[in-house]
Amino acid sequence: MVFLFQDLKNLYGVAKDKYKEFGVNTDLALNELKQISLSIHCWQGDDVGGFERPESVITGGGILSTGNYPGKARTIKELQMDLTKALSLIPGNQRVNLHASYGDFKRKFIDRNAIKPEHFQNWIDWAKEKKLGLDFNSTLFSHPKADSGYTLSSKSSEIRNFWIEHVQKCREISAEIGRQLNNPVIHNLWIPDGSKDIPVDRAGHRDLLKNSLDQIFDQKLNPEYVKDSLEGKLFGIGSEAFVVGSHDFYLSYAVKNNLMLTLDTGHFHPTESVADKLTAILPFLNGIMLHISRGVRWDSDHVVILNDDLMHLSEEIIRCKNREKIYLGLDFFDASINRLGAWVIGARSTLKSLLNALLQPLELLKEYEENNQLFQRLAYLEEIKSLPFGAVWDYYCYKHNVPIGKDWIKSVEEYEHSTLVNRT
Ligand code: RNT
Ligand code: ZN
Repeated sequence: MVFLFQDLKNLYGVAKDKYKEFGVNTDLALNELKQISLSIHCWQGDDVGGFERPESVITGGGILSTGNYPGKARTIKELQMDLTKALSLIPGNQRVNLHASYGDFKRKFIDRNAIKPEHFQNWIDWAKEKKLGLDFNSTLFSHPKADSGYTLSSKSSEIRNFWIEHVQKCREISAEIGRQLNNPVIHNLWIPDGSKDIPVDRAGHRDLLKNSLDQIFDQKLNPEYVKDSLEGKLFGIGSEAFVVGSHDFYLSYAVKNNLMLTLDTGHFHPTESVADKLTAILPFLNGIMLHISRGVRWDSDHVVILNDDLMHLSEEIIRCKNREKIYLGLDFFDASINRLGAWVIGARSTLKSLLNALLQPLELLKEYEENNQLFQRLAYLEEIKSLPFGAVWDYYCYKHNVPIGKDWIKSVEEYEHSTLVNRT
């Protein structure tokens, strides 16, 4: 153990000197990384099931969790245990992102328009104990009143009003969580509304959605406790031809109403760059929430890995002005592999991409750019790709008391054998 630590320190020392040659201070980069939290999405732990009914499963909404790996969390207690385990393998202080369907309903069926802060007291107490911030999402899928494919933009006023009430309740719950934790909650709203085939009344549904949102945001809540964000999408299963709440719709609505916008990295055309969007829209918004995900063909929710898209996204997060207006969250669900292992892969890869961005010699690169020394800019960008990044990352993990390198994989395997296999 002593030797291992000495090795680690030596490697870090070598890496530190290497980065110094490029004018980068690795200690400062590690300090900056410590300030960034990821909002870990609770729904990876149980395939977006929630706790409204025994055996709740995701239905409708155009999203789907595939796979049947054993060990899915069946109760709040199990989910909190799994989250605690996952968080113990991720360096730094993170947050937890909840969905309205994950309340503590005590085996009673509470309909979505009747949920209250008391149903989330269990989560608030848990978060306090673990010193975690929380975020919140309204749940407008997996419900008979969402089966038509329309919720806030439904042509039925009864359905619309039901969902308006639900979102109003969710905003109040978010504000109460924010008040008790003394830490603002991002309330995110994503709706599944859309149609499989070509509609003729796009305008009608969009008018209705605008109207529903106006009613929802008419209620002013304390921005110290809750911040509202709207999430658009390109298409879903069963909403291939039309999505009412598209990116353009919510971007316009959020700018006009001084709200935040959620960019889910799986919700755009594959060649569109979400990284490029940040600086284009941030100046006009109250903030951006990122749902970091990985789109693969038709699926927008694969486990996040350290690929080019993620690296570019993190570079833009670190380089842009007003970084404090960008909130980071994960959003994927995979039931085909160890579920908490999936959380840790996504979170560690995201943190690695941020660290990589923090270790770039930005001032130097900007100088070359401004002097039109574009050969030097490109050459440096290529050279820094082979700097000893891994040693800096390992040192960060060591400093934060989480397993170094591949050791966390063993820890997930042990947890699977001791705990998850017993959940049948
Ligand atoms: C769906 C959206 C949304 C959901 C979660 C479960 O396409 O990305 O954010 O993934 O609310
Ligand atoms: Zn999302």
